[in-house]
Amino acid sequence: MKTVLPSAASLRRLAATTLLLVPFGAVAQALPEPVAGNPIIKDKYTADPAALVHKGTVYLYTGHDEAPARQDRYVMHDWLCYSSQDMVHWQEHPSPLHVKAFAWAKDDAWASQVVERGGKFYWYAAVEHGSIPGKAIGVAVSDSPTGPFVDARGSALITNDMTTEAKISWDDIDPTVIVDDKGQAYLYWGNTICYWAKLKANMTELDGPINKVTTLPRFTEAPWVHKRGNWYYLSYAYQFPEKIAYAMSRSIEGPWEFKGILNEVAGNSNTNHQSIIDFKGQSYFIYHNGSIPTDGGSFRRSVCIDKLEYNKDGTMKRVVMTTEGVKAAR
Ligand code: FUB
Repeated sequence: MKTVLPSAASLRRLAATTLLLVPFGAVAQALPEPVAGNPIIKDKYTADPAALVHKGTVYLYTGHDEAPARQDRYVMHDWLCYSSQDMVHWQEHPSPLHVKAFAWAKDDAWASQVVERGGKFYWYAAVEHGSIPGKAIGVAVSDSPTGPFVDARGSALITNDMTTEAKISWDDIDPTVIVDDKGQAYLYWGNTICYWAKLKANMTELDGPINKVTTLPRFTEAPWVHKRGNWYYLSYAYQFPEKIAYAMSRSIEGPWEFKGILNEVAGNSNTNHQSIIDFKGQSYFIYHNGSIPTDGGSFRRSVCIDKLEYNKDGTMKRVVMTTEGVKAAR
């Protein structure tokens, strides 16, 4: 019997795929692999997800990690936007917002969230301020969830000198906004201290003092407020490297009761940054990890989605992070 030896080139091709190389000259055998739904976007590094459900579509807004390999600092200049009808197939839209849209900002397109009110879309985003030292929060507006967005104020909504208790310059980051059932909008944000304030109906001005939530152990950053049934949930990045923990309240203004850990440290990333939504009858936990080989990591992150489940008493079950991700929603 004649043995056909594979060429060097075909061996290299095999090694680069999922085929197992067994002793030279023997037969190579394909191994089954799980379908890798996570990370959901593989051609770019995406971070700090914030999802919005609008008219049967999920819009996913993310930060954009562009740090070169082995460079351990955030390089982030614009935000990205994707949409999906089933949480599995994602369409990329042209970037609807660049940090340059905020003329008063220097750089650093950090975490953000988009909310809809009265047919307009408001994008709250953390950036580095150009003249007031420290991070700041701006708000951009559009008539469409995919933009284009323009600066809604021409100045920052929150600057570091408005919150003087934290002795760091990056405590004014990670905005999350929710409009309650009575139409009152609330902005939560922070790093090391979790702040909140009411927003006016125009969504671009504070409507009262800046308050603090003081019942969140090991609060690091990334607050996300959502409502389900009669419960409000305040999830946040806990400790560092970050897990995600959460608290619950019957009122958006608290008091918030700590409920424990929701998600463990996400693979190969010291941040975790969650977004929580319901869509087509299923709840989703959206976060980032640093799992894309070989350069993925804390400064080259990737958005992932796993299912989220609630207990009968309204508490949330701990998230199981998976490679497979979620099934298509119908
Ligand atoms: O992406 C920059 C920062 O990393 C975000 O503002 C934090 O939430 C963390 O994910």
